[in-house]
Amino acid sequence: MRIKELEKDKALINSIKEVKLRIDEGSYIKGEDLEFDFKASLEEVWGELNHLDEDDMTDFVKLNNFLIEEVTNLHQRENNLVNKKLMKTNIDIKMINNRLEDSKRAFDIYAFNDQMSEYFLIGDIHSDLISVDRILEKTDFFEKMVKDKGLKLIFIGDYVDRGASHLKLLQGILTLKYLFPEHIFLQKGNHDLGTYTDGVVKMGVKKPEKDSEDDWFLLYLYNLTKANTTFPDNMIYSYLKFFNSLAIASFISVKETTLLVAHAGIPRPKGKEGNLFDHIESLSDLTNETIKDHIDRSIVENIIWSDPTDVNEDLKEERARFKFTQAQFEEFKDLLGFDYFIRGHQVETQGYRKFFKERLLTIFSSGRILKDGEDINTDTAYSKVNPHIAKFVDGEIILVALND
Ligand SMILES: [Mn+2]
Repeated sequence: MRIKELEKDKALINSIKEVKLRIDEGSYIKGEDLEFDFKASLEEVWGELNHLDEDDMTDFVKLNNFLIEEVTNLHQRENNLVNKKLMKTNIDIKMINNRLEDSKRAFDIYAFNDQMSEYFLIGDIHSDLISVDRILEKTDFFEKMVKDKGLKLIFIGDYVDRGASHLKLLQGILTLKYLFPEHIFLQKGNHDLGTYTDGVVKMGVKKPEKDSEDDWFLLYLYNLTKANTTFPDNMIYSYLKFFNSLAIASFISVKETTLLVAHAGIPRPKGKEGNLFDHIESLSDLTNETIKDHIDRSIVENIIWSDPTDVNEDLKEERARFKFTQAQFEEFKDLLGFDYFIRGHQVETQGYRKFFKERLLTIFSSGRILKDGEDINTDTAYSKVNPHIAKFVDGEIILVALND
């Protein structure tokens, strides 16, 4: 029995390694063969899991720990000294965007400047693998992977909570990054964090009274470790380690256009108009944890929490989730020298919303997924949403609906 178990989990890891080897060798000729193997790797694990409280999760745990180890190492290796030096000594992205190394990061900030790439920006996913599946189809992902096209999918965070498939979605995302490290890039949302100390999980977002604990990833995970002895509580640390390795922002420069991509919004303004962001002296300060606002929140927390506002309303300055105005946004935009801000974070029924003379775009990427006119999405918590992603190519932003 013991020997058989050992063979099984080794077989799972070996089979995903095999797929990676075939990709790296260029052995796949057809996108559909690659897609089949990608989906089979998920099916191999999830086909056997029906009641997680009772099922033997040993193989799942080993495979997912392997993927987390690989992906966090990949994230480490994306760090780049050229970018580090440039981001430490500059605040205007336009001054340095040609010298930054493509697809590398420093201070948890990615730089992209490959002029030939097609970039796809993906908003909130919230434990919904069915929308991700449609995104891969819409972007012709697997076909482009076998043809080695310069496709880049950038996820803007909020992978978990609310939807039906927390662990399956995470395994899917981890597998994508493991197999296609130069084409998949992962940023953090305000749901992709938390702590686990003295046997207590703390989430970044408070669960509403009426919600079931099953709908909230860290609570669900914790309850699973209590219910199932084959699912050890060090898995909580593993997922938190993955969350901690996520990037905070990206700058993408193509032709004359530069995008800033982050989960929610801008740093909380300080000081007076014209000097609102004097506390930020370089691009590296965007993730400098020692700079705090008046309620002791870091700039990273501001960036993954704040919201734009069109109307003259209470700006709720005392809360982590504060609102910023067009004037504040434009001062920040001019300071950093980007042209457009692409973010997720807010649910929009039509799947997107433009703010501030179209300089800021919200996209939401989990929602109803239609097939032959029927909604097939059993994963999403947002059935009313018509999900969208954004495409950035040749310096132009194009909205892409996941339903035709
Ligand atoms: Mn969010």
